[in-house]
Amino acid sequence: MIDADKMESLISIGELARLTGITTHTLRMWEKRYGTPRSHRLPSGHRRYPKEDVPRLRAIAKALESGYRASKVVSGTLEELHGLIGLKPLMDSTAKPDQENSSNELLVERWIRKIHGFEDDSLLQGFHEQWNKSGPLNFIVDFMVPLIERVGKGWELGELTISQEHFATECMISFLSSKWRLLNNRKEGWTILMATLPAETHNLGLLMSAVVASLSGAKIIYLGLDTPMQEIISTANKFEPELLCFSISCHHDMLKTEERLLGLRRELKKKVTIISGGKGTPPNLPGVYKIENFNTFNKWLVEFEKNLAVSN
Ligand code: B12
Repeated sequence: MIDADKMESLISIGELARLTGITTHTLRMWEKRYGTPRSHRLPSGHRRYPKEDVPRLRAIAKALESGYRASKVVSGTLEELHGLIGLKPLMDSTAKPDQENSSNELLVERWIRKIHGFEDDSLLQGFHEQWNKSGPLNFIVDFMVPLIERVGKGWELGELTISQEHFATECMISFLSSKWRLLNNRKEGWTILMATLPAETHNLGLLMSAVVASLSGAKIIYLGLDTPMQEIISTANKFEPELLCFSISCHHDMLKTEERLLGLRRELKKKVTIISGGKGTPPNLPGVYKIENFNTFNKWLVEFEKNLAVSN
């Protein structure tokens, strides 16, 4: 007999299928074959499942997508499954299985455990140590990008709560802000204006770009999140930066973004170069360079500075 409280937290097989993307047929078959997910039967004979099964079944679905066989993963605990999809997230054939890669992944997993426990002191300490070992560019490419991707995945799978995701993001924001400001503590230099478009709520891409840009000789003017178009234009007209740099996350309407970037291109003087990165940056826009990643950005800046020196 199931008591009333427990009954409240039970869901139907259809609901479970909708929440996990696993068909009702497969759920029934797994229960028969592997004994899990285990259902409770109503007096009518209908199956009911605990809601708590959802994160584990989502993780199973992810593991199957990544190429694992059902027999290997269906009985796994949530922790074991996260180990599989977290440590070998995509089973990417292009990923180098060398020691360095796996030790980077292990460190990211160690940081994830600190995020679980809201341990900001030791998380930030870990960032500092790795920054000193890797240097700014490799720290961004090998650790910050994988960490935020791992946090995003953990949140998607229900392993990390929204609070844990916010906590992780805030630790990264404060670390990266302090680092680029230290590196960019200069009065002279050519100017980069860095901003995001209106309604942008993701600023880690721009902060990582600021760290990389600080390795050049530029002086950064950082406008950050959600900058109104008119403010970007008036600041650019006032300070005449050589470069205007954006980071655009993937949750924006591409057409709207195109319209805004082309509008800026029309409004600003030709000598202001416009670049943008982030998954929401439209490709092939006339007068706007899309830069895919931070290694390319670093090399691009070296060339850009050479050309500036020639033209001055
Ligand atoms: C952290 C995060 C948040 C934080 C942001 C905190 C902050 N201050 O930044 C908070 C919690 C606020 C948030 C909110 C939301 N988020 Co969010 N968020 C994320 C998360 C986990 C990380 C994003 C991030 O910072 N990535 C880091 C950047 C660096 O990565 P990137 O954009 O992929 O860019 C790559 C390159 O292009 C390059 N790059 C980026 N910028 C630049 C710039 C230059 C110059 C260069 C050279 C390169 C470069 O760097 C990256 C390295 O490969 C992602 C999941 C994920 N895995 O990305 C979701 C994600 C982006 N969010 C998402 C969503 C839907 C939202 C919300 C709408 C959720 C909601 N329902 O409320 C809200 C936005 C609300 C709003 N009104 O705008 C979705 C977008 C999906 C989509 N296609 O629409 C994602 C993908 C999560 C998901 N899987 O659903 N989010």
